[in-house]
Amino acid sequence: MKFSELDEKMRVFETASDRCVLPGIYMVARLDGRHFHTLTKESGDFEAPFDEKFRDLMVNTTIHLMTESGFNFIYGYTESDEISLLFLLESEDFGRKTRKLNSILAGEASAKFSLLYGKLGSFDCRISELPKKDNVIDYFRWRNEDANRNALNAWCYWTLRKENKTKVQATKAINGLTTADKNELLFQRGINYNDLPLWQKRGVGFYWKTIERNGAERRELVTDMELPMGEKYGEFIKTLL
Ligand SMILES: Nc1nc2c(ncn2[C@@H]2O[C@H](COP(=O)(O)OP(=O)(O)OP(=O)(O)O)[C@@H](O)[C@H]2O)c(=O)[nH]1
Ligand SMILES: [Mg+2]
Repeated sequence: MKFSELDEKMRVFETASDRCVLPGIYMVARLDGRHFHTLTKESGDFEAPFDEKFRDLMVNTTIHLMTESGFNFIYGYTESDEISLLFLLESEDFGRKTRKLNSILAGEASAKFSLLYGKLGSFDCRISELPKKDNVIDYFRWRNEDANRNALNAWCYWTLRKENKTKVQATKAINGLTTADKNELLFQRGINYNDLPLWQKRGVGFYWKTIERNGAERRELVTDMELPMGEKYGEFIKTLL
């Protein structure tokens, strides 16, 4: 068989399952660190529940994806071990093929994070296909709220662990507590949840700002560690769409 015939015959198998996201649909890619619970715990490299070194690895990985991966993202967001990236609505990158977008982004994020960390860290990637602006707003409000819930739980859990409670005891003590109870648990131990850094409770956002330099306009990426939350965050996301 000639190479051209073999090539044609075999390519079908590779591309048969390719699918593309329809035009007019917003796309958000979410990357999530693989086994980062183990990576953060067993390395002993990071403070729990939050570590600025770990945050900066995630922040710098997100900045890399937004500025050097060749895609046109209009908003980035990171909390814990995850990164969300909102594509420009009109993006035609790789014909909107999900296989391409997922594998390239997971590869880029894993490579950059590992280089920055000096040890191996890998990410998976999935794409949310959102038909309406409201879905995009709700998507980011969802991740923002997730950051807040995680932060409260993680602070309670690690505060109890540092009192020498076992994993099971700490988990059991938190189970079933209301948000107010959890705030009180921390308060009784000298931690005011309201005073904790906003990046821990709300995540970190990345967006473009147009600036003028030497008479020419250029865009600069802003890293925002003091995002609003709830309705206000929703309104902020709306301004980007
Ligand atoms: N010590 C420490 N750990 C962190 C920090 N940020 C995130 N993590 C860890 O990252 C984990 C992220 O949660 P998951 O994504 O659910 O856990 P995972 O082990 O990555 O699981 P998979 O994503 O399913 O592979 C948390 O459980 C934390 O243990 C941090 O600032 N400090
Ligand atoms: Mg993970």
